[in-house]
Amino acid sequence: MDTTLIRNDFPILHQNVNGKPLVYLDNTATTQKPQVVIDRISDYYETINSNAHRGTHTLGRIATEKLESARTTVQKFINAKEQHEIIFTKGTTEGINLVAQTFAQQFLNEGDSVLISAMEHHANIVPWQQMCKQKKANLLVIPVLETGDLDLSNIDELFSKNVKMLAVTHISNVLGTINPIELLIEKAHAKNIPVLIDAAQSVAHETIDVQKMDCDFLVFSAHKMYAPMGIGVLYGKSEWLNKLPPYQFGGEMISEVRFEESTFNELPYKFETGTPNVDGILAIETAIQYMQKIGLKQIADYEHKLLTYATEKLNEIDDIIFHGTAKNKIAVLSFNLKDVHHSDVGVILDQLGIAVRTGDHCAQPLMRILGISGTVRASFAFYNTKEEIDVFIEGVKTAKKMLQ
Ligand code: C6P
Repeated sequence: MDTTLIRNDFPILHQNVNGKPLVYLDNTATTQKPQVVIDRISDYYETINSNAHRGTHTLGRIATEKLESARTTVQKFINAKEQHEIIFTKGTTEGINLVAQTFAQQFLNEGDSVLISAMEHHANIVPWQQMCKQKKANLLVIPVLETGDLDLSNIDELFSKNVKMLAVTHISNVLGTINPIELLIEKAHAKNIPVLIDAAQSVAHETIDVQKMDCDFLVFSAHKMYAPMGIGVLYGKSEWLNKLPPYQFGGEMISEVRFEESTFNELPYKFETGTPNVDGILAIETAIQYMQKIGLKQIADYEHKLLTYATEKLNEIDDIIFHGTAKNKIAVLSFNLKDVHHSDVGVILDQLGIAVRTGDHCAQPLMRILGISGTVRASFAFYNTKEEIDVFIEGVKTAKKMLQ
């Protein structure tokens, strides 16, 4: 991988922040956008902009064709069986809310359970928790070990508790752990339990094959895969999506409306309300093509090298406490400096031009289990370099000197 060439594709990386060259290590929160993605958006507004699936005029037809072609690109990217199994949403959070609300409405009853894990992002806890409350169902939690791996010692017992849905993250946004989702899906399916995978953190780092995985639902956000904010994808097996009621009403999801009664459109439109985010959808297509040009495997291997290097370097500093040391993990490093508040480290790093995230990372229950209020989190993408990691390590050393 030629990182110099790759970095030239990302205009935002070439600037000073607080008088220092920007070192962007907050890729788990959102990734930066390559010029081709930015160009795809401006090109859409300069040459096509029209409402898709509505007018008969030429530009409207082009917008519709391009949108549907992007849907096919996403379908192939995650190897979905059918094009109509790809639903465009606002992002991971909306995708999970859509499934939680419609699934609960149809299939969750008093005394049933929904199984999640202890390392979920709030977006994969609260929608299920609220539905469980409404339906007098139980929210069960797969525990997490100190290493950051899921504790599967009691998994069969958990599955036996009237579980109607397993909703679990592929990769933890705090610990970086890659969960054994194939095993969990197999176990759930043995009991006819459907599975939703939160792929927010995996889609840009691992090759996703929904047919091989055999998940029933999978959600992700475009902005974590080099595309814009406010757009994302829900994948669902047709048989499941057909069984769920509509989530919201209006727009392309309508088939026929009378004041007395309405009928609804088929998949995928049944779940797509209002004017679609056409520029965002086209930008996802370009981001996918951009990642594929570099190679998903090459990206994963390179990021793993960065993780190994950064872990070794950080480990050389006294009083570093790592959170998340699973063997199978992506390039996310969560840590604390003994007796130092994570935010203080973040502020000093920021003054040095280094962007990391600090806090609970929208995973408060996990923080409680770890007995901490938050972590410093550095997360890497394929445009990051060893030199940037050296700057980051020096930054942590400076913070340690100033704060301890
Ligand atoms: N995590 C982070 O800094 P949205 O906001 O809908 O695009 O994604 C929500 C979400 C759901 N699941 C996981 C595993 C996630 O990591 C996230 C987003 C970011 O860790 C922003 S809070």
